[in-house]
Amino acid sequence: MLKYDGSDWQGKWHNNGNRQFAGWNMNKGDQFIAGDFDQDGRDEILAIAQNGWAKLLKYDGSDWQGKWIRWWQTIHLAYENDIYIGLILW
Ligand SMILES: [Ca+2]
Repeated sequence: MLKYDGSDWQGKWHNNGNRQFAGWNMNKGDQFIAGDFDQDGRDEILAIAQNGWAKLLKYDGSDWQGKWIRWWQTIHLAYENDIYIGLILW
């Protein structure tokens, strides 16, 4: 993960090529959606696997943390005019 500081790119985080972050095993076909899912003013990443599992991943400034994991049938992404507006959990 890289961050631009205004004059150059800085390396912030990497997984040493192990295909994991915060316990999420990245696979071909995974979807990653950025959004402020916990409404703290900073974006998280919602990872959704093709097998139906979803996990909310949050960067704490030094590493990624898994906030929750659910079966996809218990989440619903809300869109308005093709713009993501919210996440509904049940
Ligand atoms: Ca947030």
